[in-house]
Amino acid sequence: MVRRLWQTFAPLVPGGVAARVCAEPSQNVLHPAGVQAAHIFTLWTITLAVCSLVFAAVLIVLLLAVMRAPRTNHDDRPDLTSLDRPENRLRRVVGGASVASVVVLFGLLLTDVMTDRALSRLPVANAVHLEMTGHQWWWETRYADDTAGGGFAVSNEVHVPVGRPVVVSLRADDVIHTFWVPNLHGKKDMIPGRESTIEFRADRPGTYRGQCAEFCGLEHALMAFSVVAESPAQYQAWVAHQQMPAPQPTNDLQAQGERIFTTGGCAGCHTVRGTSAHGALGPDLTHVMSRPMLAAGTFANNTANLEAWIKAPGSMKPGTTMPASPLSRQELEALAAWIGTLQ
Ligand code: HEC
Ligand SMILES: [Cu+2]
Repeated sequence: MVRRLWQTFAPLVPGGVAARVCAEPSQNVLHPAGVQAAHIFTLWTITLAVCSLVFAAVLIVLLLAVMRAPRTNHDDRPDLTSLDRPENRLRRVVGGASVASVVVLFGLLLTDVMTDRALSRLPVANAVHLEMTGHQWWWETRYADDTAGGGFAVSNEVHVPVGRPVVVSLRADDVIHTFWVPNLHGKKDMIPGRESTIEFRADRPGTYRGQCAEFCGLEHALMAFSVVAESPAQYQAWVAHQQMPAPQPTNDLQAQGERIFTTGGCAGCHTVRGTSAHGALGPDLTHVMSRPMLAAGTFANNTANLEAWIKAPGSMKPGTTMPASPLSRQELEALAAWIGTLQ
């Protein structure tokens, strides 16, 4: 009901900002896609309803008080008789309102505590185990070694099977980041030197956007990732594909591209499994082309963007720690041709 009301009135909000937020269900607390987010949504709805009722009640009483206040003229002498009158009724009203406030606040506190308990009680037997590390400004994900077929790394994208719990160990590499996928759960801080965990379960298939929710520097706003919730069979197929090493180059251009990658600077920061590139400062690129977005959700993944990115990353995401590469037009084409095979 709240959602429908919100959708009805959101377009009236200046700038249509709220309208856009509502029309886009992929990053939206009002479209829960998992049990945890549903609990939070219920808490939000109850809090909104109670606070709206209290607000309306206060306004009504205020209006009544203004309407019933005695009117006087400048010439009237002040009427001070009320000072001597006992104010039993007023005392009762104020006392009653105080008790009501305490009861309402206590009710909200109780709902809050119950929500918190419900959130922490997600059964995690048979969970998928992941490790997510926040970097300035991208997300590194490692699927744990207990994943059938072995652990592997991806970046800025997580796939999870619908209906199965997911336990994510959170870490930060440099500064504090916050893991937040509004459709699935609340926020959890990622603090350097500490490990924390967040558990969630996606109950509806879909692609949900996650966003760093703690200001972490220049490109904080361009630090997004996506959670793809899919059927167990699709998930297994995705895992099996990601576990495979990169394919061998099939022509000279691709072979030249691989050489530039492994002997140039790229391999110092990036890993491509199946090649001699084992760098760990940047995303694992073994299947980079299987992801729809590049650079933590900053731009679409296509050849033109890829080439522009390799040439001058700072012009597409100012502040990024990936340096520009002085490559000739031909070298860039070769590199892009080889990276294009990393499906
Ligand atoms: C000093 C380390 C470093 C070097 C050298 C480097 N990169 Fe990167 N690269 C990064 C980092 C860090 C990111 C993540 C940037 C971000 O999203 O802000 C990245 C991101 C990328 C991405 C996007 C990956 C994704 O999943 O979104 C591609 C593609 C890429 N680099 C290719 C290359 C190529 C090709 C070279 C060599 C010409 C190279 N990089 C050299 C550190 C490096
Ligand atoms: Cu951040």
